[in-house]
This record gives sequence, structure tokens and C-alpha cells, in this order.
Amino acid sequence: SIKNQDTTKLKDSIVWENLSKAERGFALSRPAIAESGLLSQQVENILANVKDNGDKALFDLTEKFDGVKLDTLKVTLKQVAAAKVRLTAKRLKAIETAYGQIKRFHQAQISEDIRVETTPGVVCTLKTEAIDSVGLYIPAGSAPLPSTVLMLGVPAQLAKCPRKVLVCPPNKSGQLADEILVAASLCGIDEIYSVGGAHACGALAFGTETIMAVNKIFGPGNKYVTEAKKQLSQQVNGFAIDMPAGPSEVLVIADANANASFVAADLLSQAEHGPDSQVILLSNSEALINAVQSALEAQLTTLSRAEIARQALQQSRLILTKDLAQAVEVSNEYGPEHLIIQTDNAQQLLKSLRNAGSIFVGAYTPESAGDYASGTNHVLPTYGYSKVISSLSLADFSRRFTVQEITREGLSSLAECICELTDAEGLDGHKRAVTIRLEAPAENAATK
Ligand code: HSO
Ligand code: ZN
Repeated sequence: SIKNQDTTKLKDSIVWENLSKAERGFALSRPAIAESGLLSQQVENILANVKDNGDKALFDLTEKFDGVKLDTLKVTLKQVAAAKVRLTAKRLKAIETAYGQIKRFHQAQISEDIRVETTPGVVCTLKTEAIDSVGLYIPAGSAPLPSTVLMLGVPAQLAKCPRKVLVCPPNKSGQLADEILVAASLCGIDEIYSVGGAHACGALAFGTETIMAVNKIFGPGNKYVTEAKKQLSQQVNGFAIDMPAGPSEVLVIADANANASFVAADLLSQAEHGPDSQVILLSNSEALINAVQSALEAQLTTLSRAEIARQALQQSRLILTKDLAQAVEVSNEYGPEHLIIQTDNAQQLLKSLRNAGSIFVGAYTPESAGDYASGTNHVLPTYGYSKVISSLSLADFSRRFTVQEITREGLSSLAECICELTDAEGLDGHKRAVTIRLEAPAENAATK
């Protein structure tokens, strides 16, 4: 039918050189994150309900949103063991392999304390300590994501966070996917609750009878979860979130020699995540862009989530640049979550590509590798935040603080500098805290 053809038609390409400044801005604009007053009011109500009514609110809201009446939130160790038995050996092995890969890359991020004697007798130390309790939110909307359990659970485990709490919305029969439970147990997560949505975030921030509050919440989620994390980080003192979240994105830079089918497959792997996924292709070759368009049409029909991917592709951008240097410029301006480079001189381009959550170099490096098993983290800054926020790492599960210890000699060698600056700032109290010590006889000093 005509209607069908219309929805199938993919985007025409854009010639970057022909665009005005305003058109360029528009071409790289992201969809407005629904600033709907309704959404924020709904989430406010949910959070207030959880704050006031604790577990009862969680049971009520789970019944309302997930359509299942639970009588307990906590998943038992017995249930986790049963899940492991039900998994096929092949699937179990795949989860274990991914776990090992992610662990190998994140293990290397463990940081030693840094101790520097800045001048004789003055020792400054930078220490890293795990965050006491972390909440890991695992979405299960269109499909449960065990890979996300590993991406959050492995760094939490390696950082040695004493308390790791996983929350995930239950399915219609009140269960969590076996893969989720098995991945969690590999990561040493022994506190698992079948509760999701904004209410789960509220529970992690306020605490309820069953779920004790945590210090920081991690993980992706739908717009309610994203809004809840935002509100809670503003509302609850000392409660932190991992990073602001927007729809997932990929940008591919490809030249005339790139394999158009590979490029199309990468674009579709992103598009199938959701109708709001952002998909951009930059190329200096019109022939490549045309070939990718045909490959997209051909591959699209074979995907089980073709409808979702097709919707996302309606918002895609296929951009012809005058050369690869211009493609690099455009990519740096956009700052994609995922950046794939399929060009002859990829290493050369890499030197000037500065803004991306994660970069995939060469024909045999699909985003799927990083999503599951190469070892890098798939929780990445979206929405242009790659310019200022890092991809998730061990550092996010710990904090750093300094320690210093100074001898009498150390202090006396700093005294002239400190006193001159206290004079400049007119702060005599600060000055006295130094001079009182140096004027006291050394043997009476607390520490020599
Ligand atoms: N590409 C997603 C992560 C993911 N992909 C999970 C498959 N499963 C956001 O980086
Ligand atoms: Zn993905």
C-alpha cells in the first residue's frame, strides 16, 4: 500500500556545504527531552508516595505499572540458584565470558593512592575509597538487559562497594529474567529487588521497610526513571546519580572504501534500541551514502524490531561532507555517545576526534562488541554530554579525598608563604594557627 511505502522511505541525504549555520544547528539538534509538566508532576507524586508509604507504595505501584501483585520484593538466593540451573550452558558461558572481558578492562582502572612529599616534611596523599552503597537500576521494558547488569555490577564489585543493590521491574508473573539474576550473582550482588520505575528510584533514595537507602544510583531507564533520578538528586541531600541520560546515539564516519553493509548494520543496531534512538552517518562519498541507503532498506526488513528501527531511522541524518576533515568537525560538534570510524586513515582521524562517549575503530569493530563483550563500559554520556562527562568507569563507584601530614620543619618551611598570603587576605586567625605552633617550644608540640 501507499501508506506502507511512505513509512518505509528512508531519509534523503543532506549536503553539509549547502546548509546555513541555522540549518546545520538544526541538522545536529537532538529531540527535546520531554519537558512535560505532566511527566514531572506524575514522578513527583510517585516519589512522595514512596517517601510517605514505603513498601506499601512499592507494592501498589508495581501492581499499577507492571500489572503484577507481589507479596515480597526481595529475590532470594534460592531463586538465583534456580535461575542458574534453568539457563542453557551456552548462555551461562556467554554471560561468564562477557563478565571476564569487562572485568579485565575495568580491573586495570583500579587506582593506587598517590603520595607526594611536596617539600621536605609535607606529605600529601590522594586516597580512593569505594562509595558505601550503590543502587543499580536495570531496565526491563522491551527486553531485560543482562549486559547492563555486568556494566554496572563489575565496576561496583572491583571498586569494592560494600553494599550493591540491584532493582529491576518484574515481568507479568512477578519474576526477573534468569540472565539478570545470574549476571548479578557473578558480580557478587546479593541484594536484589523486583521493583522498577520511578518508585524503585524513590526507594533507593529514601529507603523503605525492606530496601535501605543507598548513596548513589546508576543505570539507564525510561523517561520516568530518568526524571525520578533527576528529581531525587536535587531533593535528597547527598544522594547522587551516575549521569544525565537521553536517548541512545550512534554516529558513523565512513569513506568511499567502507563496507556499506557493515555501516548499515551498525546504524540499525542502534536504531533497534528505540524509536527515539539517534542515528547519523557522515561521509565524503555520495556513492557510499547511496549504498548505505540501499543496504538499510534490505537489512531493515529482516529485523524482528524493524518497526522500532524504522521509526528511529525517520529521524536519522545521512550527511555528505566535503572531506573527512569536515566530517571530524561535525562529529566533534555533535559529540555522539558512540562513534564508529570506517575509513582508510582511521588512526589519523582518531587524533582529531575529541568528543565521544566511546569510539569504535575499523571495519571489524561494531558497536555490538562494546555493548556486550569487548570489555569497555556501555553506560556512556548521551545528548552531547560527551563533551564534559566520561564513560562509566571504576572512578564513578568511588570518591577521592586527600590526607596530609606535616612535620614542624615542614610547617616552618611553608610559614613565610602562608603568612604572606594570610596578610594579603586579611585573615589573621589563619596566620596565628601557623605562628602559634612555630613559637611554641618544639618539645611541647603535639607532634614533632
Ligand atoms: N547500546 C546500548 C547498550 C546495549 N546494547 C545493551 C545492547 N544491550 C547503550 O549504549
Ligand atoms: Zn546497543
